[in-house]
Amino acid sequence: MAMSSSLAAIRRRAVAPSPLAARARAMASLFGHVEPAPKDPILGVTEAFLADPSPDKVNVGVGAYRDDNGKPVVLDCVREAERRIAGNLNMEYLPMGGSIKMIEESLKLAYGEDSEFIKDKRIAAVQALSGTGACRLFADFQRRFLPDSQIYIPTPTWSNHHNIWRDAQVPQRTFTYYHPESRGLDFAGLMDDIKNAPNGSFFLLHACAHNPTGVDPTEEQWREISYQFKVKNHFPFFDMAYQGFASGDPERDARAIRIFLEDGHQIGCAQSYAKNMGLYGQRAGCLSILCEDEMQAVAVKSQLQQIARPMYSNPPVHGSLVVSIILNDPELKSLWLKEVKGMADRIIGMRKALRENLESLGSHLSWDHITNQIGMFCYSGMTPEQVDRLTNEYHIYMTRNGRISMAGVTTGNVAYLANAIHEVTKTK
Ligand code: PLA
Repeated sequence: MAMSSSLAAIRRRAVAPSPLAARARAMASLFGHVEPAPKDPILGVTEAFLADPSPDKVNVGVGAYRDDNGKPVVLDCVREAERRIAGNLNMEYLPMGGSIKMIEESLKLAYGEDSEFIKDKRIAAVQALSGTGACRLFADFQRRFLPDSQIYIPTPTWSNHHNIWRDAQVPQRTFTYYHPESRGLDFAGLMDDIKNAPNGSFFLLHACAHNPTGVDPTEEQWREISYQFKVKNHFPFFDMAYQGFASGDPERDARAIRIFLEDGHQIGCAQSYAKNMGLYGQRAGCLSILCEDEMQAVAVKSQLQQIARPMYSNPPVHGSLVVSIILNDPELKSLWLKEVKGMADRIIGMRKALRENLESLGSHLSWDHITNQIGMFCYSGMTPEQVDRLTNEYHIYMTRNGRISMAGVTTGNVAYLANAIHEVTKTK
């Protein structure tokens, strides 16, 4: 039926351009091609968990520490540092490179209290937006000053590593790390890939508590890796997001880095206080690059600052105050060390409990890897389909690669979790 002329007039009037509507339409078409981004494989899990009304729900997705009641934890040392900050310290801008005190303390943690490299001022370091920001700053630096270089990333790795170096436009390669059958390190494959990479390649290494596998090289293996890096003149970039979470002792967890330092490597290092100080949302971290001499370190630091300035100008002040107050005060520092150990120990206890629960349910599978793996995560070996069943049938939320954040497992939910895992894994 033909449209009546009066109706057509109304339609015309309805779409007659008011200046505002026209602008809105122009905007709409300007961004009309923008598709929703895919959900983040880790933080997307938290979103889905929050949206689930079930009282039984369990979140073992993101690596955020919980106490045995499943509640987020603010460490006592942090509370005390905050008491000292409140009403006493101002909130002025930090310098572009961040808090000098916080950087000094961070370097001691990573490179050692009496490190000659610190004394010789050979380390270019800036405060960074936690571990992610430190990695990104390094990736941008790499792109700017070594534009022909690539980054070798372990398989598997923390998913965001790929995004970080992608957005910094550094080409990526992968290297062998995990051996799915043995649920351990594929040391032979790793060494082959190190040998086969072009001389002078950049490698991303997890300093300790590898995410997601919970599998680290032994000290002896680290020595061999370091030796081979020397032969090949590779550059190791350490992402140290879990210092203290592997062994319960931050000093011990810096062992891999120290081995590389002893062997005379130049290294890069991303540090994060998200996990080991529980400062997740404060975005407190540090990026450091060991240079050949003080002059080079000054130049490198100035360039890192110049990358930071147009991006976020300078880093946040509160977290840096908390970190430097704790690490500067011997009493608070020892309280911190005790609390880190407490977190690591609770996780170790939960590994034991999860494994025992699965075994007592009569699971025919081996769950040794739950207690063999270290750090925050258990790389369970479950398939994406099994994970989907856990989520859909049991309201258990975790990443689809089968990673369980042991930090979210508690005395209260471990039996429920074990039972659900048993149910989805007992038949193929
Ligand atoms: N590097 C590794 C290896 C990590 O696992 C994480 C965090 C970071 C860096 C960055 O942490 P930060 O920026 O907060 O300091 N990984 C978490 C969280 C804990 C996340 O995905 O952002 C994870 O669940 O894997």
